Amino acid sequence: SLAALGLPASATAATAAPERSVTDLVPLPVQAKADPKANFTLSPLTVIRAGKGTNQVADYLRGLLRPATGYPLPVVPVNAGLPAISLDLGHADSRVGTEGYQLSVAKSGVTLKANTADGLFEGVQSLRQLLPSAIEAKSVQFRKWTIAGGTVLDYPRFGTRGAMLDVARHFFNPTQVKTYIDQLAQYKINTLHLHLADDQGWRIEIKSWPRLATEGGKGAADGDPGGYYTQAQYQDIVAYAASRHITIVPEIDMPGHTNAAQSVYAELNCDGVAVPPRTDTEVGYSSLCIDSPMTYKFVEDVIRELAAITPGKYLGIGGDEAHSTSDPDYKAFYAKVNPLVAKYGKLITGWHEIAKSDLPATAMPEYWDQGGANPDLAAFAARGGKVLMAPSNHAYLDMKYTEDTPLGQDWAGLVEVKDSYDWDPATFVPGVGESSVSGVEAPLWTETIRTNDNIEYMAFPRLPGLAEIGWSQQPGRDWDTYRVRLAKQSPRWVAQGIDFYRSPQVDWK
Ligand code: TNX
Repeated sequence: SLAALGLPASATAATAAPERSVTDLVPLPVQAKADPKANFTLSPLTVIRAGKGTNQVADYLRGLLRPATGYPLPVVPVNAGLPAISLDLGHADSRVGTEGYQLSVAKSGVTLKANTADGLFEGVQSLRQLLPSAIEAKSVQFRKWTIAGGTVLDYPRFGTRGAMLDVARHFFNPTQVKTYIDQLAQYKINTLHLHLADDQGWRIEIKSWPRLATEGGKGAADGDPGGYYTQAQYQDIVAYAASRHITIVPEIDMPGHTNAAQSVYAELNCDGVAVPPRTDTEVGYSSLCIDSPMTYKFVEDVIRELAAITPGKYLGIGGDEAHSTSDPDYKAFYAKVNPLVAKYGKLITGWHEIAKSDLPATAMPEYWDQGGANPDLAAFAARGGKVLMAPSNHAYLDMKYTEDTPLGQDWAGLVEVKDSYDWDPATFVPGVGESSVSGVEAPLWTETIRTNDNIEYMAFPRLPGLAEIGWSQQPGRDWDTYRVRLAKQSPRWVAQGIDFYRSPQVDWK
């Protein structure tokens, strides 16, 4: 009997309520129709049928399903008459666009269709949530593997669903970054912005200015050990992210947040004297020397080297909290720097203050303020520009949940799970409506964050909600139904070893 195989009794009961349904997905899909009579059960005979152009996603799916099932799940090119999960590229409904998918789960098999590999990958993340949470276990679990039946048609509201990790205040090595990348991918995040340089440390090898990394990367906030990525290690992170259909956006902060660089190259200071390295978490005290030609040689060298190892479209040129740079100097600085990004074939992204400069409409300023009028961004939007939304009072993952949260800051307020979910990026800044929003980002500044456990505690459970804000259509979203879907995610995090905050606002499973 099944019980003799160690299967729970409920797995044998035909009438048992399904543990999961296509209507439970996070992010919420555009259309989902559950059919509890159409469940598909994986078996040792199941194959992954990979249509033309789907092999990378097929191999990834196999890697997701094999550890816990222990089944062979071979990737095969043709219909061999065996029960299959079929991946099909190029024949999906045109409504799914470039990142959407159609999923159909029936008793006889599963079909996932998309028009791009990105769309297939996002569909795999949905498929994954239709399996029991135990699918996330790293070792074989003896149980029944039922995929919840029904159909889904889905596509994103915005093109950019991002996260940001500050590797400057505290350094996270490539393995730690890859762990976060895997956690992000499951909620259809497609962009990871790496904040690669700040006052406390410089984290990327620049061959024409070698001491930036080797000396300027030694320290970190609070005197903790630093580190940096060689260009090869950075490219390896970029490739790993690409295998999870995530684009890396590198950022070098300037003209402020530059103490690490100015502490190791005296010529970057107006008086020609290197400043002492800093490990405190003050902001706004440093500035590059705006009138010095050496400043622009430095910036151009950095942009050139970074552009050469970055396949993504965007390059981040900072721009925030330049409190020690006068307004005219700030504008003069970006008048020289903005064209350098284009010179090396990239588009500009930066914190929203850069909208004070003369920005091309292809640039993507990132909004971090807490709402209210912003005439520079409204004017940029009126010229056809798109803004990335990361309001600190909703989207910042480093804000404390409550006064008692042991990590994080509270300058933008306390941000409980409901606060982080309950806002609309298209009505947040006057003049920056739906068509002027490129997407949503969830930044994690790391003054108080040192480990993956720390990252997880701040990102979960807020990150899935921010991912849903970026992916799901506004009319379908509301806190009362979201909190029920969110609760059902927690056993997955337990199986994945994610250390999350058990907010009292959610009835966790
Ligand atoms: C503000 S908001 C910063 C960062 C800090 C962060 C801490 C913004 C663009 N800059 O320099 O790390 O606050 O929450």
